Amino acid sequence: MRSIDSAADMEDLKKEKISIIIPTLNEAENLPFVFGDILRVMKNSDYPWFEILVIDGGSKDRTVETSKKFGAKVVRHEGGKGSALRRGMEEAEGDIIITMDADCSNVAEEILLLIKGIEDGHDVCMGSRFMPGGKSDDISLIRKTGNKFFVSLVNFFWKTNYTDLCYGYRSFRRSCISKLKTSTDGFGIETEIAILAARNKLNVIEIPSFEKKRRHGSGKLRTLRDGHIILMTIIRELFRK
Ligand SMILES: Nc1nc2c(ncn2[C@@H]2O[C@H](COP(=O)(O)OP(=O)(O)OP(=O)(O)O)[C@@H](O)[C@H]2O)c(=O)[nH]1
Ligand SMILES: [Mg+2]
Repeated sequence: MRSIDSAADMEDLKKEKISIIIPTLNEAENLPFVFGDILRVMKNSDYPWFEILVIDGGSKDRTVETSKKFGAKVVRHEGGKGSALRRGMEEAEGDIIITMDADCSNVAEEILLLIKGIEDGHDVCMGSRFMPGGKSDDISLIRKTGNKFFVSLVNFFWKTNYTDLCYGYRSFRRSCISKLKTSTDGFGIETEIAILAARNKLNVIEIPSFEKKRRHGSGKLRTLRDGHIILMTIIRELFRK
């Protein structure tokens, strides 16, 4: 427990607490860069209280050891990315939750924009690679086309104005998490969250985001298999009361 020694300490206590959730599966080579960037940004920020939660789906490399070395709290949780994010949100203690990937594709400086989106009064702030100012160096043409198709389906059925969907760099007001009761275990999670946010009339904003190329290793998402899961997620939500 930290002692309160000065007026500055009192001021710090009023600041929002930040939880950064990172799902991992064999990302040991990427993590030193990811943690290095996060720590640099957060230590120079106005948010003295922050935690990094790594939710590991059973890595066989040194993901867990590396995460601990950098001070992250590690939760071992067998299951896909969706299941990991759900667990992370249960474990998080911050007022604002950030979700990001472990493959160096997210720009750590954008954490501050995601925090601002929530501090400005939104419940959910979603990074978008396809709104003006956003960009991806990591997405293939087929995935871009699939994402665009899914975005238009969701916008049509839930009367939203999303410009991106299958992208996990986002922030949440923790007090709103109870309205996002997800059930998807895998890569359909971002889509399900976007739909639940619309259905529950949460106050959502998008901010432009730049997605860099994965630095080491290969992605776990399989375009056809996971595209099908995302489509099924949309159809299932359509028929849910
Ligand atoms: N806990 C957990 N994390 C996972 C699992 N699969 C992927 N992840 C993590 O989820 C994040 C996104 O996964 P990626 O494989 O990069 O998926 P993607 O970014 O959609 O695909 P690429 O563009 O190919 O990198 C990364 O941090 C992964 O390590 C899983 O089964 N369990
Ligand atoms: Mg990736």
